[in-house]
Amino acid sequence: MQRSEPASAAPIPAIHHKHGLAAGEGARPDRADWTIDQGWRRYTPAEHAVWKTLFERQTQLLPGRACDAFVDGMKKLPIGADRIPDFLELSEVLDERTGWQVVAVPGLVPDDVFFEHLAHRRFPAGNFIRKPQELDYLGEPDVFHDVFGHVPMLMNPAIADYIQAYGEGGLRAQKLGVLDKLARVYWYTVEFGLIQQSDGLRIYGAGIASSRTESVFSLQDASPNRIGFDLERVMRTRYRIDDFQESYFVIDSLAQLLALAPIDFGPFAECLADAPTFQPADVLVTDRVLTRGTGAYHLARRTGAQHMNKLT
Ligand code: HBI
Ligand code: FE
Repeated sequence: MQRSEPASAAPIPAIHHKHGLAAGEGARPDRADWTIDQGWRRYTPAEHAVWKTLFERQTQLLPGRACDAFVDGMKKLPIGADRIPDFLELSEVLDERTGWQVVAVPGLVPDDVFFEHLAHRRFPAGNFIRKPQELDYLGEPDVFHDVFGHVPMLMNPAIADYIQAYGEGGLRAQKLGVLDKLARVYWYTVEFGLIQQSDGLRIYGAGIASSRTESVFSLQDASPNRIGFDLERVMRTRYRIDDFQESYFVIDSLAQLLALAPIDFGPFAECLADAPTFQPADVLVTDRVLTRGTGAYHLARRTGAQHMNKLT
């Protein structure tokens, strides 16, 4: 998940150890592309156990919730409950199918570095894993989010091409100063996208698929809006990085994303540079609304009241 924070020179807080870009200049790896060795042998039994807990929790939740491509990709990959996956093993299978690789990074990397990797079909995955006392955390992307959430979808040819195109578009958008528009597309598709399958609404976004609570909330809670995906609409819509989304955008097929891939994201975003932006909870008359959300969850958060629709 992309939790962008400016790099800061502040000392590393004692409790939440920061990684990658968030950890400041001292944490910058030697290699210019920010890659590091995964260091698979250094994972402790306790770290593998955190993976196992997270893996089993999500594996139980995702049947009937994750989209077919996710389930199919997961099945074909060397990802299991018992150990944190080895990126070299993942890359072998992934490379054969869609030409992608998984490379290890210490955490968030600078935008241009991130895009450069994607444009070359390399997915940068954090090599660290969250602490047992923060299983549901919304922090930086760790190995569970990056591998469990993202890698299965990269086995799908349409997603594989789409994310590469996003990387190329990102590099251009950055030069044009319209990165915020592009980042919203990534957020509302790759991270928090839903897809309408013939047998029902399903998850394809990694931020949802790797979250126990959001994989239920995004599909079943009455609170959020669920709106048909539209590229321009999404480019203009702000998002939340600190809580569940107030709106999810729904695609009809992965081919719909593939159709966006040849679009030159950069100049397209530039056209929209001066268009007004929408708030996360806005519903427009032009929207194809699948579910009009009650907004109850975020309202309760703002007023400090208890959210009535208890999550299972
Ligand atoms: N770095 N490791 C990592 N993972 C991300 O998802 C990521 C990143 N750097 C920048 C970034 N995301 C986003 O801010 C861009 O997609 C805009
Ligand atoms: Fe992510």
